[in-house]
Amino acid sequence: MNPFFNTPISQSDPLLADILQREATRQAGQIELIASENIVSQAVRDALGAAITNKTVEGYPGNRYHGGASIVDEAETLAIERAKLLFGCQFANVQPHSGSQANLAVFVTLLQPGDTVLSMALSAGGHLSHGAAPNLSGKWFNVHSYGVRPEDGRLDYDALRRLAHEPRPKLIITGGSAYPRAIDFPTIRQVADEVGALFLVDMAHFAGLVAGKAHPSPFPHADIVTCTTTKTLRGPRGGVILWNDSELTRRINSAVFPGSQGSIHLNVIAAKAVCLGEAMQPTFQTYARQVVENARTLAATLQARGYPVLTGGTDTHVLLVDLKPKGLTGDVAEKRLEAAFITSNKNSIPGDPVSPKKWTGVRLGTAAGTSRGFGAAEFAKIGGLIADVWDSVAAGEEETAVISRTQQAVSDLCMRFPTYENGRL
Ligand code: DSN
Repeated sequence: MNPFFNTPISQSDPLLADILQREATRQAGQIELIASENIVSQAVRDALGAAITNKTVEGYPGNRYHGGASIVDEAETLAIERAKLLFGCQFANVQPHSGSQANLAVFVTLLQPGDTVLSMALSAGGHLSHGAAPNLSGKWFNVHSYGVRPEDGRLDYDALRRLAHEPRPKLIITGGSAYPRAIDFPTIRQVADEVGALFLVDMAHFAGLVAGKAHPSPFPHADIVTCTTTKTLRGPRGGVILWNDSELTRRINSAVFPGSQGSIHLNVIAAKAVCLGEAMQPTFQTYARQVVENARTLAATLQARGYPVLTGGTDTHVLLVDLKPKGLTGDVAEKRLEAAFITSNKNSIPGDPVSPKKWTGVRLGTAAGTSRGFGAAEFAKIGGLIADVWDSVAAGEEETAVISRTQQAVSDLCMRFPTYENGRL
């Protein structure tokens, strides 16, 4: 056998193998609270590393630009069929390399440069690819945005309606990265109908909760739904587009290929099929419900310790902690948690300055911890650990003792809930 085909990476590239090993060890020994992360199954990892990665194809199953595609066509068709069944819609495109690529393809499908779009502001928890100024979507389209009400942090549907009637957008977008509440899809549908706009829901963050019936579905209200297979859906990194109107099919498919992408990542398509299949199992519904219950427990624990969460709670896996009452910035809070083996990310709170260093929030998510097996008791404990760390920073105390105590508690929890087979990269 040619050693090229069976030498493990630890021998062929020890430098990179060491990096991979250290990252695997970091993940195994830390509590992951970044809301866009999760821990995928071994089956998803197997698909990502399978020989299917060697195959090049462009086009769609049954209509490819390269030969030898009949078997991989089965993988893509399986992913498409599972996506349709899981989310209850007529059509799916599983080729987008990411959620942003999926959104770009929707823009290419529906809009001309200069057309008007109304989307959720980045500062209110929206997403870059929905028209933020530094993103291509913000440079090429005329983007207006709606936000949240200052008094309760919830989406301002009245302002959304007013804004929709004034610039009359061609497309209204909702969904994002840091909004903790279930979005009122029927109301936005109504607004879209009033002004003749199409309605896109980007459910990247909460797709797994929709799949697990722990969150309302954007269908039948949305014209098009995009998502990632990462995050709560617990699959590989990549995007999906879903819709019901057959008139859109040719346009969406050609906006993905050849409109904005070339050949596809077949290992990722295979892994998408795996995670979609997993999400069809009854156990996935238990997981999805537990994700939300855990987020509510974490929110309640932090609130009881004097750390308000925006909107007073959550309907999803996400919570946004407002650190202003304690005089902390998100940057410092994130770094101190990381020192204690708890991973999170700083986040802006509506009204914060643009500079990330000055943001006063931290975003936390419960999907990865839930996949690991943590329940409400563990998340109550984690909330207490977080508050202990932040309290000591806020009080200006010597933190060394609190950090090492928390590291120990985190290590104990991680050992009780192990992930991949020990030592596996
Ligand atoms: N949008 C980024 C996040 O939510 O963290 C990446 O998915």
